[in-house]
Amino acid sequence: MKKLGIVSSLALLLPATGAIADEISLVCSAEPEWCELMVAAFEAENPDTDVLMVRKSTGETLAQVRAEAGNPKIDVWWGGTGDPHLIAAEEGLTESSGVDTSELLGWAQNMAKISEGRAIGIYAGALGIAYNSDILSKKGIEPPQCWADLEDSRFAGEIQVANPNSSGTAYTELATFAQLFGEDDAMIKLASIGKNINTYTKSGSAPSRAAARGETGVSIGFMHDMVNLASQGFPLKIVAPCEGTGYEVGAVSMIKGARNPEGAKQWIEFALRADIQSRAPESGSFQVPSNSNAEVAPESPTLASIKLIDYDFATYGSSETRARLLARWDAEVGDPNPQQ
Ligand code: S7P
Repeated sequence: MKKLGIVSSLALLLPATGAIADEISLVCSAEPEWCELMVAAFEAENPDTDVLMVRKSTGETLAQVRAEAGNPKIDVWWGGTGDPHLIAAEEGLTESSGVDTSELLGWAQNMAKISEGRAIGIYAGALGIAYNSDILSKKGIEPPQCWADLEDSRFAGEIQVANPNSSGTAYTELATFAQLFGEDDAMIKLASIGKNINTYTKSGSAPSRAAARGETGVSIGFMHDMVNLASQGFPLKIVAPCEGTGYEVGAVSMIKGARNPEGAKQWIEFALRADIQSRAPESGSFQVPSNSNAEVAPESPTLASIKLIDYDFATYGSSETRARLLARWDAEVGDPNPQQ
């Protein structure tokens, strides 16, 4: 409890549900540094509110929200790729907060439209390939330019990517391959790339961090995460694959039956503000912000200059499609050493 240390005051604040009115339970699926910056900024503006934040990958958060349906421990889910937010909306696990989205760009409003206001777009970012130029040149490996290059045996044991069951980033990769090549060929190509994978990580940004440190030669992930590492001086080169690539619209959702719906709504309004979104680069987060008045960092990848597919969020953000793609990935690609 902030500012109120005495038991009698605490009792007065307890609503019938047993939740404490000045606590917001947040699951954050963005990078930990941004999660922490957001919590600190919110609490500075709202000194009587504690934000209890846990950082979790997007697929893991969807699993928690499903498991807690009817008795949620989370009030609001901020960050992470939009597909699992759309799936939670479709499954009736989240609800509309009714906040004003009129300042948001079209792609962010589209997410709200598809989900009937339950998931709202907060940022966008494109998927890409990164390589450690020191490692590849030391080993005499020609850098990749295309997704197809990653199937080549010159990359044996050199590639890292996340597992799409836990990671929204890796699910975006799976859905991107399905949209670029058709579902059957996507599985064949991913299995072929799979022969060159050294580790399937839980979190989507871990592979690029490993590539930056020289623990792997090549990573698949979001370009804005790669830009952050390259701007810190790591020898990481970023590739927009020649065939084209997919992108994410990151989202925020209020959990259905939230113990503190007013707090959740307050968080969502805060997270959509231009001045708040403009602060993301302070934490090394270079996604394109969804508020049309927010500043776009010069480091942010320019989406218009990348060959992007027309990502079908309604289809790839549906429960049925995700369940089918993941079942096929488990059966036809698979992770030989799943991380606990
Ligand atoms: O904040 C960086 C970021 O790339 O991470 C999110 C991602 O979905 C969360 O990680 P997982 O892949 O582990 O689920 C993205 O939404 C975001 O842009």
